Amino acid sequence: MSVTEINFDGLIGPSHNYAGLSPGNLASARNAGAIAYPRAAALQGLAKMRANMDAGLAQGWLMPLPRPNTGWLQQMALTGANAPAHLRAAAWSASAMWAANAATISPATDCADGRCHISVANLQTIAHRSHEWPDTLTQLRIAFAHPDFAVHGPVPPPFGDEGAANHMRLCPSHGEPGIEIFVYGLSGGSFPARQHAEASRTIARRHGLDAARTIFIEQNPAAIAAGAFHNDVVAVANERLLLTHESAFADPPAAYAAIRAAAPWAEIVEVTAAEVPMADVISSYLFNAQLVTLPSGEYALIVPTEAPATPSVKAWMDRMRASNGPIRQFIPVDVRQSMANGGGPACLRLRVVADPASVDPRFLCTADSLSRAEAVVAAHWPESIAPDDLADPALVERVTVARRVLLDTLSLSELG
Ligand code: SUG
Repeated sequence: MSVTEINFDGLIGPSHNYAGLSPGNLASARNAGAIAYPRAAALQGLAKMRANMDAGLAQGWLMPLPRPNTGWLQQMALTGANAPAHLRAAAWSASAMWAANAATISPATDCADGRCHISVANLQTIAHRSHEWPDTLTQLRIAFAHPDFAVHGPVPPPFGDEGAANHMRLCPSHGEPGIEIFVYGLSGGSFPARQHAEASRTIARRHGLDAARTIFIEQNPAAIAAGAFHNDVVAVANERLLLTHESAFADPPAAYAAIRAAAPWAEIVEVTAAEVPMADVISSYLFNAQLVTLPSGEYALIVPTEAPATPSVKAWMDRMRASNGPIRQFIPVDVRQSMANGGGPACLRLRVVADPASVDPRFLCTADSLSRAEAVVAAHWPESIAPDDLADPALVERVTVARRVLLDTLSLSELG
């Protein structure tokens, strides 16, 4: 049995578009109505997966969900033809690409029954994300059907749960017991706080976490109001290291004290606003990065290309590198199509610590399956989607066929 961290990326679906559906997500609002490029978007995502595999990391994927979600429209007595534009766009959203919001994962070593627990996120705060979970759950139940896993349904309403984007784990090494940190929001000024404290507490209970190794921290309302709609926009953790902006938490000294008490071996690197102002944090997505352990044991931060292009962030990265600090490498990736909807490298992936042999192999990437997926995307994903295109029945047919060809190619047609 070899337990490792596997990153499952959401394969970016053929209906990727910019509809400005997420209040509090500044990029989504700014790009509302822009033309999206689904083919380029999916190829960027696949290139990130390939680069991570080439770096020696275990890589998996989750498939795009069926879009437009006509079943969801039917529940409101609507069709694609007569739905108002905002609901039609919500039915079309490819937002399941942001797999960090698919579920919360507690590795087996943290859970009382010795199984890896997975809770699908209800994403109920925002309409276009609220209908993801049933199809996501179907997929999780197939990918993690092995008895090593316990897959749970969503936390009941009205408690919003946004999955791993508001959850961090620190541990001496991935396979060892760790501490789990749940970050919830009470208020976000004019923007919604998406992660409810009761949802976080429910997940900790149902996963059977040890109270002495579980910490609940409030997000800084000012950070949410500034555009940090998820904690993973302002903080990221991996093994012994927490990298956080000083404005991430409502009460940073109390948060750090709780973490140090539960995990004396942990290192906290705090980036100050003087070093990187909040506006640069949001536009560069420095923290929405994949903090990973390379096979050499060194930590690397896989950042969006926007990060080194931001002078304050570049200066901070240069200092970190020169100081021989805990992060030895910064690896930029181009995920601009996703970034324009507020999703960086960290949003695109769901981390699962498990033995790859226990995962349905169709959800694990190989060089060959990545090539086959790239060929399907190149041949079938629309090159561009403008807002008015969502009313075009020919585009419905196109994206439906595109997804079906992908699933057939990867022997996953049972996802329907
Ligand atoms: O929920 N964007 C996503 C971005 C999710 C980012 N995920 C993490 N931080 N983990 C969201 O706001 C935009 C869709 C649109 O506007 O069309 C969107 O859903």
